[in-house]
Amino acid sequence: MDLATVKSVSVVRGACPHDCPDTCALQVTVEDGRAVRVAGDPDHPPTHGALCTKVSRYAERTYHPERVLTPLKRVGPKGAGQFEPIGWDEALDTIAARLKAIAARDPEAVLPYSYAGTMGLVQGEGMAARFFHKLGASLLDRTICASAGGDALAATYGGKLGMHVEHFSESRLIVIWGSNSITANLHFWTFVQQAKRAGAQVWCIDPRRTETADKCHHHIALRPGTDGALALALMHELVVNGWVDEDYVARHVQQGEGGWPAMRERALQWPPERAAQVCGVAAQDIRELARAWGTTQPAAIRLNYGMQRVHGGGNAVRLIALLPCITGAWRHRAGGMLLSASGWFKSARNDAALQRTDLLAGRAPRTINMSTIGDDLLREASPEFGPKVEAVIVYNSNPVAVAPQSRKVVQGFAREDLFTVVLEHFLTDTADHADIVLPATTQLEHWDTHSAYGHTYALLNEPAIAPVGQARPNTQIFRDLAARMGYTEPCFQDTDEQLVAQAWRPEAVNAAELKARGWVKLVIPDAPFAEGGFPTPDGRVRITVPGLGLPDHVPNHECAETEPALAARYPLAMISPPARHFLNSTFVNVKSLRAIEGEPLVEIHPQDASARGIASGAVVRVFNDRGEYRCKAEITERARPGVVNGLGIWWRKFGLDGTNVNELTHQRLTDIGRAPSFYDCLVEVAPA
Ligand SMILES: Nc1nc2c(c(=O)[nH]1)N[C@H]1C(S)=C(S)[C@@H](COP(=O)(O)OP(=O)(O)OC[C@H]3O[C@@H](n4cnc5c(=O)[nH]c(N)nc54)[C@H](O)[C@@H]3O)O[C@H]1N2
Ligand SMILES: Nc1nc2c(c(=O)[nH]1)N[C@H]1C(S)=C(S)[C@@H](COP(=O)(O)OP(=O)(O)OC[C@H]3O[C@@H](n4cnc5c(=O)[nH]c(N)nc54)[C@H](O)[C@@H]3O)O[C@H]1N2
Ligand SMILES: [Mo]
Repeated sequence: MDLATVKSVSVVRGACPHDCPDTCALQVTVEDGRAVRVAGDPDHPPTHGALCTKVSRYAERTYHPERVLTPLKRVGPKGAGQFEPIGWDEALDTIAARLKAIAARDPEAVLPYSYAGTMGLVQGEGMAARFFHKLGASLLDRTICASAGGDALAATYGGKLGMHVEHFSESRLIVIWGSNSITANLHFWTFVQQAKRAGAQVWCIDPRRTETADKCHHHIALRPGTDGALALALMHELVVNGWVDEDYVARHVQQGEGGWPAMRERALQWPPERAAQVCGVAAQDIRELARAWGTTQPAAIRLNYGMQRVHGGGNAVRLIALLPCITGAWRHRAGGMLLSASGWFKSARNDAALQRTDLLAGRAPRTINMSTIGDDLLREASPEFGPKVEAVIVYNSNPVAVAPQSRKVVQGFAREDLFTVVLEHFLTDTADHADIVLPATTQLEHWDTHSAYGHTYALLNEPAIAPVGQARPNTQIFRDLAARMGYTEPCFQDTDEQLVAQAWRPEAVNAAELKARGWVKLVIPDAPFAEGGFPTPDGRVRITVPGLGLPDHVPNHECAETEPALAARYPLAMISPPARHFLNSTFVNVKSLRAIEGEPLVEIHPQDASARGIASGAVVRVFNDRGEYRCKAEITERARPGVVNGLGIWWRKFGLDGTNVNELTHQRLTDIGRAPSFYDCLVEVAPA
C-alpha cells in the first residue's frame, strides 16, 4: 500500500443552520481536513437521509471563491462595496473605539441587527446577546418572518405548538395552507406522499399554482390576504351542516362572552357566496373543502408563514387555528394543525443562561422593530424615538435585500454618519454598505446547537473543518470585542462548547445523548391536545383574547376594498414568495443554484399580460409609488389573474437595475405581531 495516498476520512455530525422548518441532521464527510460531502442523517426521522438541493451544495458555498476571508475596511463611498483587507486587531480596535465613544453619549444609539442566517442558539443570540446587553444597546424586535402568525397562534393555543410532523403520514385529509411545501418544507412533503399513497386527500390553499399545488388533489387559488374570509366560510359550513364536535368544543374551547357562541354567530354571517366574492374563488370549492374537513378524520392542516405576511395575517391564523378545534381533529395524533412547533422547546431551552438579560442590570433599552429599519435609520433623535441610530452591527442577516421598502433601507445604510459593521460570509448588498466587514465562519467551521420550528428534535452541530481563511465564529468576534470593551464578567470567556451546554436544560435535553447521536427528541405527548389541556390560563382554546377582540377577516392594507383609488392606479397584487433554490437571500451567489433559478422574474397570468402588451420573456417595469423594479416577465398560469409573483429574494446587485422586489414592498405592519406585510402590495406592470 502506498502510504502517501491514504487519506484521513471522517464523518462529522451537524445540523442545517438555515431558516427552514426542517432543521435537518447532517453528516459531513471530511477528507484531509476538507469537507467533501454534506448529506442528510438517515436515522433522524424528519431528515430521513435526504437533503434539499441547496444544502447538499453547502460545501460549494463554504469554499466559494468570493468568500470574505479577512477583515475589510471601506475605502470607497458608502455602499460602493470598495474595501481593502485589514488585520483583525485593527478591525476590532476600530470597532471598540467607535462603540465606546458612542456608548459614552448613549448606548441606545447602537443597534444590533440580526435574524436567522443561522438558526443556531450559540452563533445566533449566544455571545452576541450578552455583548449587547452589557453595552445597553437598543433591543431589536425580531419580527421580519413569523411574529404575526406566531403571536396569533400563541394567543389561541397558549403557545407556538402543533402536531409532530411525522404524524402527517397517517392523516386522511391534509390541507396545505399558505405554504409551498416542496420549496420551503421539503421533508414534510415526504410525509404527505406517504399519506397520499395510503389514500389521503390533499388540498392546497395558495394564490399561486405552486409545484406543491400541482401535486395536490385540489387547489383553491384565493386572492392574497383573504384567508380569514375563507376560514369564516368554512366555519359557517361546519355549523350549518352539523359537523361541529360539540363535545370537544364544550370541553376545550372558550365558552361564554366572546367565546364559541359569539364566534358561531360571526361565522353564520359568512355563507360561502360571501367569502367567494372576497377570495375570488368558487363558492362550490369552499363547500367541498368544508365537507371534506367536516367529515374526514384524522384531518390536519399544515399552515405556514406565507399566508400571514398581510395586514390581517394574525387574525387569519387565529381563525384557521380554530378549525381543528371545532371538528375535534385534535383527538387524533394525525389530526390538528402545525404552524410552528417552536413552543415545545420553550421549557427545554435555557435562553436566560445563554443570553444573560441580567447583564442589562436594570436598564430597559428602547426596542427597534427590524421590519421598519428603513424608517428608523432615517429618524432624527426625538423624545419618542430616543437617540438617532449612530452604529449598526449586522450579523446573520441581509437587511438591504430582505427588509421592506428597500429604497429607504438603502438610504439609511448609505448615511455617511452611520457606523456599520457587518459579520458575513460574502459581500452581500448589506456588507457593501459596511465600514468594516468581518469574516464569519459557516456551519461547517463552528460549534452550535439547534432547536426547530417544524419538528421536535434538538440538534448538535460539531465543527467539521478548521475556519477557512481568517474567518471567526460570531461568538469569537463578540468575545474579542467584549475584551476590548473591558468587559470582565466570566461569561464573556465561555467557550462555544460551554455555550452549547448552557443552551439546554439538562432534564429536557441529555447532553451525552446529544453528543452521541447528534439529536434528541423532546418528550411531548403523541396527540398533545386529544384531551384539551392547552397551555392557556384555563386550559381552553381562546377565541377572544384581551386586546384582540373576536377574530375577523381583516382586509389588506392595499386592496380595492380599503384603497380604491390606489387599486385603480395599481391594479395588480404582488406576492414575493421564496425561490426553491435560494434560502431567502442566501445561496443567490452560488452559481450552480443561480443557474437553476435563472434570473429575477415576475410571473404574470396570460390575461394580465395580454391586456398590457407584455410578451413572454420581455423585460418589464414593476412599479408603484415606492419605486420600480425591472425584471423578466414569465407569462404563466401559475399566476392567478390579478396577482403577480416576484419570486425569491435576489441580491439587489444581481437585478437588472440594481433593485429587487423589496423596492416595491412597504413598512406597514400586520394586525398582530408587528410584522411586515410583504404580500400585501399593489403594483402595476408595463413593458420596459
Ligand atoms: N427553498 C426555500 N425554503 C425556504 C425558504 C426559502 O427562501 N427557500 N425560506 C424559509 C423561511 S425564512 C420561511 S419563513 C419558510 C416559509 O415557509 P412557507 O410559508 O411554507 O413558505 P413559502 O414558500 O414562503 O410559502 C408561501 C406560500 O404562500 C403563498 N401565499 C402568499 N400569499 C398568500 C396568502 O395571502 N394566502 C395564502 N393562503 N397563501 C399565500 C405563496 O404563494 C407561497 O406559495 O420557508 C423556509 N424555507
Ligand atoms: N419580499 C420579501 N421579502 C422577504 C420575504 C419574502 O417572502 N418576500 N421573506 C422574509 C423572511 S420570511 C425572512 S425570514 C427574512 C430573511 O432575512 P435574513 O434572515 O436576513 O436572511 P438571509 O437573506 O438568508 O440572510 C442571512 C445572511 O446571514 C449570513 N449568515 C449565515 N450564517 C451566518 C453566520 O454563522 N454568521 C454570520 N455572521 N452570518 C451568517 C448569510 O451569509 C446571509 O447573507 O426575509 C424576509 N424578506
Ligand atoms: Mo422566514
